[in-house]
Amino acid sequence: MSESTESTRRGFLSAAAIASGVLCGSCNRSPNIGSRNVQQANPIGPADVTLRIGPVLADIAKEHTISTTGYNGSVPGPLIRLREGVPTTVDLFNDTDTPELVHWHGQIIPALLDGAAEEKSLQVPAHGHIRYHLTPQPSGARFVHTHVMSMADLSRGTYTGQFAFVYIAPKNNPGSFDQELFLATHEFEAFLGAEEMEEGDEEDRDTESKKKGVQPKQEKPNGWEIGYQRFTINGKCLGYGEPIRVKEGQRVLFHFLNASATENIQLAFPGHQFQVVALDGNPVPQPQLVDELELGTAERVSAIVDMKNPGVWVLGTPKDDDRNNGMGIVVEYANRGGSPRWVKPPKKRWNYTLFGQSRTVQTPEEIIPLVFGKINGGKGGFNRWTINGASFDETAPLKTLQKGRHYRLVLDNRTDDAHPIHLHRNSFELTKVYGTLTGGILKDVVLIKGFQQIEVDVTPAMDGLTLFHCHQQLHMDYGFKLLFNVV
Ligand SMILES: [Cu+2]
Repeated sequence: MSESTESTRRGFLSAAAIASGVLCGSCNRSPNIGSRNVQQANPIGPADVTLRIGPVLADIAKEHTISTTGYNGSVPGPLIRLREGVPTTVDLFNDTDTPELVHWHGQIIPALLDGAAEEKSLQVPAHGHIRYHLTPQPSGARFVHTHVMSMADLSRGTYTGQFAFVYIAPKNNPGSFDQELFLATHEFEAFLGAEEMEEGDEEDRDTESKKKGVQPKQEKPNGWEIGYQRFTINGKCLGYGEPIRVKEGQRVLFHFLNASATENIQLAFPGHQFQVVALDGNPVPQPQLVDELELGTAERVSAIVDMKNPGVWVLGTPKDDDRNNGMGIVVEYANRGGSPRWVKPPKKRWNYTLFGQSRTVQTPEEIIPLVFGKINGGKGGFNRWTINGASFDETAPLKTLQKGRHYRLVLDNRTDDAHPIHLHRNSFELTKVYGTLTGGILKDVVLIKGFQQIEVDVTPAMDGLTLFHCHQQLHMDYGFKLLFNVV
């Protein structure tokens, strides 16, 4: 197992969490939060989790070191293991010159701790520190990442190395496997380019566009898109890090995370199949074997692989250019040698409904249509993104949702791009995917292809401000977000 796939828990988590319900903030420069349940105090004793945000030099390939920002001096940051429902003390230190936001992606926690500026969450001041307590939930593969806006500055936000797996152990038996691996994909050395980066399968998209009709003709051409020089899994380009070492007959549980700022990816493991057991950390109703995974930005897939094809293999993206630039990792069976083999996977389309139940979900109490649009930015400009005709406006009146009420969000993508749509502080259930009814799949991000519709049901779990947005950093920064107020 490579250094970075190994869980780096030593000196990081204490055995027992402090069961204190009091939230305290402590910092060199105190955050301006004015909340009644926050008290200024000096931290007493070590926290259960400490994240230190700071500059990192990461060796991602042979004689290739990048300078970025990360957690605890590594990219990705260390695996954070928490226990469902067990209050946990968190220390956040910021060694950079700018305030940071640490977002606990996929957890149902108070807005104050969620780590989004729109939700008025606590910020970690530049060269400052905050401490608070959070109660992790629900169980499964989650993650932590920065939530700052990057805009045109590609050295900020999710373009950096500020991401780490969070695994919340369930209260009950987590299942049986011989080895558990956490693999996060991320691209580095981002640049602005004129060429439109295709999302998923170009052939598919062409047919879809023809079928569904093309985007309305716009006066301006498409604006900037993001490209990358280097592609990594757990911070290493293919062939540079230690291989994953397995033995014949082992059952290996992989947790994959797409920690990209902007890219949706596919992953395949030649000679093997993935048995998908959880999506975004939540067990699926119907685990299924597939040859290829697809993950929109911020999505997680947990899959078991039976190691029954001894050899040395490349697990990676089927896109040759991206794999050649690093998006892959070597899997080496014991007592096997030679060059790693790559074989193009059979072409089958990823489909969420494979893992769901074909059933009709109860009629919701309210249906909320959300139409996604794009206004081209033109050459040298940024595209703007709209929900129901408007880009995000912090002065606009908030849409109120009621806690415990059953809503259906009808996501209607009227653009030719795929969008990984994320709702904070909740899980939602997929109920209709591209015209097919489904049930039982709980997620916090759903990837919606160009000119398609997906319906998701949500019953808000906790009150407070709740952000809804596209997880593609460029889209989010340029208007693709909406703030709900749950009361
Ligand atoms: Cu988007």
